[in-house]
Amino acid sequence: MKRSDFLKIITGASAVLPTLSFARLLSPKNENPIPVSIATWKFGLQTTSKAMELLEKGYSSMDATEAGVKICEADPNERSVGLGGRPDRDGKVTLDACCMDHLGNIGSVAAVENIVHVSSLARAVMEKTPHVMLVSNGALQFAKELGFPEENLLVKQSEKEWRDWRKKSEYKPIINIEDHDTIGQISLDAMGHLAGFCTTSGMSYKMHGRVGDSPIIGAGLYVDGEIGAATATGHGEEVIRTVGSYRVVSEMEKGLSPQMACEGAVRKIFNFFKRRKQNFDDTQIGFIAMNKSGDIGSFSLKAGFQFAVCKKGEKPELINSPYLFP
Ligand code: SD4
Repeated sequence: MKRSDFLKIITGASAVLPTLSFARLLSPKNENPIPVSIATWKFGLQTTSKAMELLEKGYSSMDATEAGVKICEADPNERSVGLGGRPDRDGKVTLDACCMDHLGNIGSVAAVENIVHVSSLARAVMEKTPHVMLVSNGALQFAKELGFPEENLLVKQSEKEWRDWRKKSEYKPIINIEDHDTIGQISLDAMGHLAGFCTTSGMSYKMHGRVGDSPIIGAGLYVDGEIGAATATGHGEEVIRTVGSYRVVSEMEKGLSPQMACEGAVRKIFNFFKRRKQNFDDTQIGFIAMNKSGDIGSFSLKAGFQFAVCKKGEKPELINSPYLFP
């Protein structure tokens, strides 16, 4: 496909293409050096860089991606993932995570308290149990059996914000409070194997026990080693409703580019909003995707979604995603 044709497809679909940089990354010429790693939001700069450091040394996409997202989980200043994540409306930090490799191996944990590295716990479910998902106390028990340290995840600043929020006592969850929630990261290693992780503290001030899309395989993350991978951020209920990440990969399987597949998934969500006549003012949803050749794409419901990409031998770059509504 010629570059001009490619841009015609993008604009023909009325997507808003905010940066030239993005167009360059989606260059139709297959000049993708692998390995490559992509991740949601600005913190992805650090996590994709870490993944690339390992990918360039020959580590697998599973190992490299896990190492990447763990940086975010361990950061107490990051309010939407791991340690320091915002609590639910009862003041409890509950984490969700999942992972998937190119062979279709999956692992997931949800509503886990007091464990920082839920991504590694999800991987342990995948590798060490006959199951694919453990939740709440069962997941915590499993973590303890494996020697994961227990830690209070509610940092002072999050606690203060939660107490302030409680004063208003609207008991209304907040989506995307700072416009950057949840890390979903996908990497393609030197063997051509794709893998992904998704990890989050979920929607801020959610009901206790609420689980979003992030630990749900097919919703928050999906990998088909022969096709591509996708991951989501934003309003989890909407992503689950449309089985978002699976939808993206399944559209890629039909031949769509990662970019067009992401746009299709966002449009489907929008369509569901319209059908239900539901207001989506407070909602954001974003997808990122990569196919087996290392082509990447992204799309979001509203402006403001960013993701990071790090290619072999290059510095990580932050990209403004195309979106449906300014
Ligand atoms: C959830 N998808 O729990 C997560 C939260 C998120 O931007 O990504 N917010 O619904």
